[in-house]
Amino acid sequence: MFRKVLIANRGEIALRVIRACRDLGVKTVAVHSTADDSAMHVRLADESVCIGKPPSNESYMSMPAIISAATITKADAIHPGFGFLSENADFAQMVEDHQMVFIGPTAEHINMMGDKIIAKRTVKDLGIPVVPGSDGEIRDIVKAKKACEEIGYPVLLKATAGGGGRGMQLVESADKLQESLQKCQQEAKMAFGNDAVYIEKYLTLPRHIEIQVVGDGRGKVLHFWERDCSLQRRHQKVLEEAPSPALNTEQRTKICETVVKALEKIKYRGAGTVEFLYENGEFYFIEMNTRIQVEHPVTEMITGVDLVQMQIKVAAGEPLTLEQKDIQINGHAIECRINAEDPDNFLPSPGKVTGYHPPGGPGVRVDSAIYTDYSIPPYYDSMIAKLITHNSDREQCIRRMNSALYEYLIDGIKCNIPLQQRIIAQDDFIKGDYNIHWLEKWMKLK
Ligand code: MV4
Repeated sequence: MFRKVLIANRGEIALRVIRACRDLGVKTVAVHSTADDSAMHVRLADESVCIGKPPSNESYMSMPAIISAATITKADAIHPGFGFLSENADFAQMVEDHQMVFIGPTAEHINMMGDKIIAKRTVKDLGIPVVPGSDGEIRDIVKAKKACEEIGYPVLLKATAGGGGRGMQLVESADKLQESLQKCQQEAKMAFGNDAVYIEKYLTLPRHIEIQVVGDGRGKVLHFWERDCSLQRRHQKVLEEAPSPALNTEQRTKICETVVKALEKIKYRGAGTVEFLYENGEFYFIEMNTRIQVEHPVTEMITGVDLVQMQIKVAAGEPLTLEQKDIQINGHAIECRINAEDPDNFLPSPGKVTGYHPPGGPGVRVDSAIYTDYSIPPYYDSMIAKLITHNSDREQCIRRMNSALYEYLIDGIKCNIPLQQRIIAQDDFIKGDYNIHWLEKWMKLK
């Protein structure tokens, strides 16, 4: 096992990694910007290094600053958390080139999944069902026209370097195709420096269901069942749950086993999430994320497994000893993301937390790095906490979330607790009857 791990992140995920390290008897190093002098991750780590100015490009995204901090503190591994450098293959390679371990997949696998055309072709060849569409890049309008006629409108143009909702164009009919293709290529070139675009059949009312996996890099991969992440606004997830209310045991077992078989063939190492759209009983791969995700706690709650510890163990070269049959779904878990934002316009609402009382009791988990008198800096993501409840079934889990949201007191800033309270009280939510468009549609009605 490692002696010392540097955490290249901030906020609640930095705390989550510090806790996993402490449980493993591993020392921790925090890095921070000058805006985060009094951040909780700095106080809770064994050591800390200031790595630069508040804008993340000059601190949390600065590869030389982070590598230097790890070198001078003699860390033997770096955990990237999520966001920032977590899916940067060059960073993963740089860490390895400096004789340290990147806690994540190989640079090769990060690169493979970061290019959505290569990712799709790879997983398709490995037996995972994908969205019908063009076989690879489409450069010119003649080929695009032909592909779209075969696929059938509406289609979605996607940038190969995009992902997470960036670089997409919906095309309803052939007469809009040329304009949309040019726009998609141009925007992709601007945003990612890569204008390669591919085409998919547009699925109209799918759910977003993702499978959690961990591989040991030696050919063993375990799955931890699925999460339903359909409730999102502008590609930002708002509430996630596990298991999905839309699946039965047979359906979830089949897709999870397909994913495991595929990733075992490439000897995947680390935590990963395979994202699907799910419509009319069928799964369609869209992307794979090669990091631990924000919503991993719902999976931890229903399986009883510490995914961050497991990530660290496989990075340290330990084989997976847990058996698939011992990973069972126990009850239900829901996560509400708590954001410091204005409920009227969803703009970030940074500022001082003048009063703070987190909820508690059985089956209630709060992952957060905020405290009374903490000032939320304006430079980073507005997510300030994750509230997770767990209970024996979905109905009881929703009840527990309702109590926990009621107990949660955050003074001094605006946040989305009232929005979460209204979501979980909706009939459609209670019935589990929602898809990726439900939340935005419902918010427009209000
Ligand atoms: C799609 C789609 C419909 N059809 N692909 C958005 C984020 C990126 N991960 C993929 N996305 C979508 N891809 C096809 N072929 C609809 C979306 C989509 C979406 C997906 C998941 C969660 C929320 C979403 C909101 C709007 C669009």
